[in-house]
Amino acid sequence: MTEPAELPVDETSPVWAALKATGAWSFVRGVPAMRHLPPEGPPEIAFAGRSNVGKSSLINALTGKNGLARTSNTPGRTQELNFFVPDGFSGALDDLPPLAFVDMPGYGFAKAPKETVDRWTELVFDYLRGRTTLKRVFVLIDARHGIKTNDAEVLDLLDRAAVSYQIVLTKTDKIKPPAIARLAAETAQKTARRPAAFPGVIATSADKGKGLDDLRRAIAFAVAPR
Ligand SMILES: Nc1nc2c(ncn2[C@@H]2O[C@H](COP(=O)(O)OP(=O)(O)OP(=O)(O)O)[C@@H](O)[C@H]2O)c(=O)[nH]1
Ligand SMILES: [Mg+2]
Repeated sequence: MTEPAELPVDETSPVWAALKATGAWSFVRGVPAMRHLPPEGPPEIAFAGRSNVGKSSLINALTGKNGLARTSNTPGRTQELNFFVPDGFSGALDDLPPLAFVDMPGYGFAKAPKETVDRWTELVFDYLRGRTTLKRVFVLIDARHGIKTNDAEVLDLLDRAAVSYQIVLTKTDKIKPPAIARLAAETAQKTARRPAAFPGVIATSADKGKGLDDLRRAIAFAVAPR
């Protein structure tokens, strides 16, 4: 595994302050279709992945606010693009938050009706392809399963659209440490030649609060002006 913790990050920046502001985040809006998207404003970080992989749980763990993003044992919980921002900014053009999180509907939810799946998939793909303020997509992969065919299809799409993404393993509390290290190395190797993949696989557990600072550093690095 490469070391995301080594990414240089300005710990005096507003982004870092927001990422460390436990509990001080709010829901802005849920977007059921592209025409409801908020105007482009703060740099956005999106969380994508198969249904039930733990996207909403990871956002709650990162922001330190349980229940900010709705989670559920039943796949297909998140049905819109949900936008979250740190508190303390009016949202006026001269007072935009330093970043926003976007929680996405999951893909690969076989039991949902086809039209529903098609609608979500279209929304997710349209957003991912077309948003200029989107700084990075974290593609979440269940540590028990690794990259599956539908994950690889999403990575293909991101590569084609040249949208920067990084892999995050979730639910690492469910497997043993040697298996985590093995999967992280294997996943890093599988994605190494993908053109839009940012190097480094981040191993997390929302349940145990593992890997959150590594992820915060990766986010701060992605958002930092260059
Ligand atoms: N053991 C363990 N369970 C987790 C972890 N993160 C999430 N879960 C569980 O996995 C299930 C799905 O979590 P969600 O966060 O709702 O997953 P999601 O990716 O947002 O799912 P959709 O919105 O349906 O796409 C819930 O039952 C969570 O409690 C984790 O780190 N460890
Ligand atoms: Mg969700």
